[in-house]
Amino acid sequence: MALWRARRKLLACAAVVLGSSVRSVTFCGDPARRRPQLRRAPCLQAAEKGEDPPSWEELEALLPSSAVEEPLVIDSVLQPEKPQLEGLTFFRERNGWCPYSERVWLALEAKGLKYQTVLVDNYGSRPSWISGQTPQVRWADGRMQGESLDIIRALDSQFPGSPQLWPDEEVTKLVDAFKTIFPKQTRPSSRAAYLYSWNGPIFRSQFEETLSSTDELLGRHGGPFFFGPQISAADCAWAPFLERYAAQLPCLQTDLRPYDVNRWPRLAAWCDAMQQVPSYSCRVRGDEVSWRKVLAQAGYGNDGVVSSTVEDGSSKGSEAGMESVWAAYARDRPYVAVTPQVEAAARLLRNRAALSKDAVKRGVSEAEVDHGLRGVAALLAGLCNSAVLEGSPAVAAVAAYLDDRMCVPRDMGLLPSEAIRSLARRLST
Ligand SMILES: N[C@@H](CCC(=O)N[C@@H](CS)C(=O)NCC(=O)O)C(=O)O
Repeated sequence: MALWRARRKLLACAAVVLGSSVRSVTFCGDPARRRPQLRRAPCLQAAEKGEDPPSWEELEALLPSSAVEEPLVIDSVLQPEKPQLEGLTFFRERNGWCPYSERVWLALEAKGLKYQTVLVDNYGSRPSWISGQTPQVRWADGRMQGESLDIIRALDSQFPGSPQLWPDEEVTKLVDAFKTIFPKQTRPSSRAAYLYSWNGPIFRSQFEETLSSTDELLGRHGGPFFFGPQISAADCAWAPFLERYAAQLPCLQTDLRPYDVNRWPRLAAWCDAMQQVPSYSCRVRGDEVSWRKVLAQAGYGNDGVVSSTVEDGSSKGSEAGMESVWAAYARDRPYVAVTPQVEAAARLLRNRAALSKDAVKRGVSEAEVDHGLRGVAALLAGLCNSAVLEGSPAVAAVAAYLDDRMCVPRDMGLLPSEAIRSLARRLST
């Protein structure tokens, strides 16, 4: 374990998309009736005897959501040939870093639309059939459209039966206020958005002013969301930036926390309300650990030099009390497991081939990797004798690898990722 603890320094999120799945899906019938149930199997005998975690075949049988096809996600780096695209297609940045992509992703999810995704590399090479910035959408008639806010507005008119996110021109004022409230002349870099001027750090007072003005704006319609009791395009527009600020500001300024209920109570209430938006907290939202890692990447933000107030990066965890939010998220999505813990196990199962390869490249031994992955999946899903598996060095090594390597929301949603992070913490003590 000492080796793994030593490796748990800030590492860049690299390009392997642990969570991507390239499958197509056809929706028919009533999703609620099609939801596969997690089988309540007795603990598997071999594992009980401490011999081995369940096999992949056994895990597949025990985690039925993992066999349900997910909405199509095409990673244009791994699949560079031009696909035949049909229906609504969302082009987003593949690491999950682009805040403008996040705006549109949240809008698509909040509206409950069916769409497929193309992941785009903004930092390396792209196939010739992809050009321009992220995000973009391809409408069913083949037209391409860019600019996050224009896309969100157009989604309302293209899908009038879906929840309307831009119901009133007042929403435009709330969206536009972002430009005047967030610090001016700061770099809009996706990994360190609005944190640094072009010459270096900005003053603490500028951040405080921004947070106070945001708090005031949230009071205009009575909260908890920007336009009152319902989520709107304003929340989609602001969320990616407030989310990054919440994780990254405490790294740069001692004890500067945007969701400090005593200083900015409306911001804290907004954060709580957003946490109750299933598609946001279950899939779209990034986690603190990931935002802190990207802040430390060379060449971004403060030229890769992060101020000495950086915290240890340990996640505070937000799983508690989120059962009903997860249930609401999973209800209409048969490919999503019944709990975040089981979903994390199912993600490992779906992506085991890529994960095994990547884990070995990063120091997990060939002999341990398969056993470790199956063991982590079994522990997450609560399928096996935990005392046996929790004592296995291979399981601990794989849990530590996942904790270190995971980038959220690139690889999975916040809640499943927290299940993995808390397991890794437990096994490392
Ligand atoms: N105003 C645009 C900004 C989009 C943007 O800046 N996207 C960045 C990534 S976060 C990008 O595509 N950069 C790569 C490039 O410009 O080629 C929007 O709201 O959609």
